[in-house]
Amino acid sequence: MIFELRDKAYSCGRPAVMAVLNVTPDSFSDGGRYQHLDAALRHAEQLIIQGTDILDVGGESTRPGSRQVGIQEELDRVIPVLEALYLRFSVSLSIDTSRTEVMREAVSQGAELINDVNALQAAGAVELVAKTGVAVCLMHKKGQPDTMQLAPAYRNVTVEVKDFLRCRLEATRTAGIDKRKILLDPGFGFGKTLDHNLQLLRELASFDELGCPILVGLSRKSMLGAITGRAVEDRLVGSAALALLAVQNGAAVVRVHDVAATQDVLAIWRAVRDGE
Ligand code: 8Y7
Repeated sequence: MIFELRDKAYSCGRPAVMAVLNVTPDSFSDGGRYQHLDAALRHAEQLIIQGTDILDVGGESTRPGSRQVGIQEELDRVIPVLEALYLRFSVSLSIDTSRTEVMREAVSQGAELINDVNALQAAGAVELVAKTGVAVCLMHKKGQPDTMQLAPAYRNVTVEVKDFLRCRLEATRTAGIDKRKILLDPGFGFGKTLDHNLQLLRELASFDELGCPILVGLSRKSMLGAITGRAVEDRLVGSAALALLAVQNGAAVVRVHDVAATQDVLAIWRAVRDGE
């Protein structure tokens, strides 16, 4: 199962590192409206130097517990950043959004991948992806970001998540989207308890049966807080350990905050697998 972006091919044997680039809102005070753009570009450059394959640009509307920002606000945050990144760097760009209009603008500014935690369920989203030919990550979540962690319950989380992804995959197939353009993601932390997350990670290899490469986002998530008791800024070691377990269990893309540490983990994993 190979996933192609531009001239590069990724798979569970050659995983990609997707780096999180959160775009914070503009400061209305002294800094002026380009402050966040400057900060985002500097952060992006560091992530690229450390070995980012795909840069995932997000306007912070999808975190667990978060409230939605307005569509114009989301556009104002992410579109200028994508435009500037596309001009300056050759890294593959991903847009983290669930809104069709944001997807459309992002693709016109060079985004090659749509990372949709809502799995293209917005009106017109499947059609937009079909028409533009961009790649997409379909993620499972149960409930909505502001309430999904209240009391998530499943009969069998792995079975239900796979059923949902199979269903969304079928919607993309009906619209004529090439299967080679699709990543699937169990959506760690999105309407899941610690036990649900641990079961999904343990059983990750079984997602192979869906026939698409798997993306996982585990970096700094609250499951690490629950296991180690550490605050979000102290979860580097835990995140690296989870990235290793994810690639060991067949992930083709890992979405992370700490690219250098993740590349070290992948180098060690490859060395043990292949010898020097
Ligand atoms: C994920 C994600 C987030 C994830 C994919 C965080 C946007 C929360 N998590 N997208 N986004 N998979 N595909 O902690 O797990 O980064 S936001």
